[in-house]
Amino acid sequence: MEPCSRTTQEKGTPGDLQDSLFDDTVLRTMNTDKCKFAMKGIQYPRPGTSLFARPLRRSDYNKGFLQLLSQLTKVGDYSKEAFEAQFNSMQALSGMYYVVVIEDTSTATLVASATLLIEHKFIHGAVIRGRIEDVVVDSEYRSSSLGSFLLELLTCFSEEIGCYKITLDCKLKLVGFYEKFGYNNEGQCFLTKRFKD
Ligand code: 16G
Repeated sequence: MEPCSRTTQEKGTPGDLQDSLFDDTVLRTMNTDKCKFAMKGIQYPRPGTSLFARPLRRSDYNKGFLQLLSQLTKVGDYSKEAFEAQFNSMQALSGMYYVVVIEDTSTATLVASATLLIEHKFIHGAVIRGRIEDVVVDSEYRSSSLGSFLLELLTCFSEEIGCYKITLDCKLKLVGFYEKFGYNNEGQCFLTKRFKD
């Protein structure tokens, strides 16, 4: 089997869809004419590797999802049940949370993740906007363009579904990276009031 191709099971059996945070048909069938990434749809565009992009699954607690996120920030130590409860809440908000991960199928471990969050607004004629959150690539896989791929995929998708804009906040040292994908500093400040560590 070609590493990046989908097996029958991965094509979306009912059980699969329940396990997935969202139905990735929306990503796989989107118009990618304006996107730079080479392959259409959600497959990671590097045939011959064991890397496979797909929506986050409820079962991903066992595939190192929290360990991956801990390379971005503090995650905390919490149970599989707590993870699943959070997953279920996000899944129930259909059309709001798009967490896309990249699994290295040779080790059954998640090696990259990014989230697109959709927010509904009463401004600009009642619109939606996107936010990119929690972009992280395992340290062993940096320089493989996995972050770029996820960012482009989700940015492109947000435009495709009608977002009037998409934003993100990041550390100052990463501004240059995000600017390469068309994100601009429009002069706003991102302010934080932190209630917990
Ligand atoms: C970065 C992330 C943000 C994440 C935050 C966590 C991107 C583009 N930005 O700003 O999504 O939630 O770090 O930092 O991935 P914190 O733990 O200090 O809140």
